[in-house]
Amino acid sequence: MSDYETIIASREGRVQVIQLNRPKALNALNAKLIAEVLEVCRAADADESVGCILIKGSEKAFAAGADISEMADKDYDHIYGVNPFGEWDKIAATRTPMIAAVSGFALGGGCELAMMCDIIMASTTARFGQPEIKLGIIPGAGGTQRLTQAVGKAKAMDLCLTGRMMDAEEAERAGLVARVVEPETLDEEAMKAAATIAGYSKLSTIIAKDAVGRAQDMGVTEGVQAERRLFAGLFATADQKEGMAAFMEKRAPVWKRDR
Ligand code: DAK
Repeated sequence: MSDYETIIASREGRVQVIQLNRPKALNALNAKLIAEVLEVCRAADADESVGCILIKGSEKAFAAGADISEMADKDYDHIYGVNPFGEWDKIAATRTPMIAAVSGFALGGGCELAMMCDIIMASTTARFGQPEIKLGIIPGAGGTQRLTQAVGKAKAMDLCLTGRMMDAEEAERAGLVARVVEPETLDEEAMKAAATIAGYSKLSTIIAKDAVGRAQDMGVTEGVQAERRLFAGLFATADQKEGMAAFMEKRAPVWKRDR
């Protein structure tokens, strides 16, 4: 447990849990909350004993967006010049694998925060959307890019231009969500997946995340070359030797961190 103001941070084994905790504002993401999430993510990156980060909200809302009351009176000079939202990009740069467990609203910056995670697991109550157009703005934390990469131009345009929400089933069909589960099992299923990831060699999961991430940023040829280099690099690690030896010896691997 922790004494953060806007989140509850806790550890379950090798999983770092971050619960967004501004229930009265549907977990609207203010600067304090983003700073606190970033602090925990950075600590997880630096800590070999954390193998996965699980971000969740409440039953009603993962997060209903960036806090509109913090943005309402800002001007261009401030938003572009001072860049008060700069911390968001640093969360996206977290190296430790991240799962978003989404129940209820994931809107605007809430949807963008979920998309910064590597896997989105949703309950059947989840609602995703980029409603910024209704406020006279556009998504500002990567939504136009990550959403388009996840669901394609047709649906991204639909969501960004109409501001409508899509439910969990549509989001899964569209490729935004990895799994949809019943609301009462979301926590448990997300934790199971997080613990599975956290049980592997952290080095391998970071590199797997890096390699899959290249698919978004590069063309196929360049991406496959990057993957080849990362793949080869793993053969310089003790965890690769141990993982393969353990398989052939029909035993469980003992990762470097445990030796
Ligand atoms: N900000 C501040 N307060 C919010 C909020 C938000 N995004 N969403 C909800 N709340 C507050 C409401 O004001 C209300 O507070 P009280 O009136 O009780 O004090 C409380 O949460 C409960 O909300 P409602 O009464 O509205 O609840 P309903 O169930 O009736 O409606 C709703 C739920 C989610 C449909 C509705 O609250 C809603 O439409 N919320 C706004 C959704 C939205 O427009 N989201 C996008 C915000 S813009 C960037 C990074 C991020 C961003 C931009 C740039 N850079 C890195 C550059 C992100 C921008 C955004 O997300």
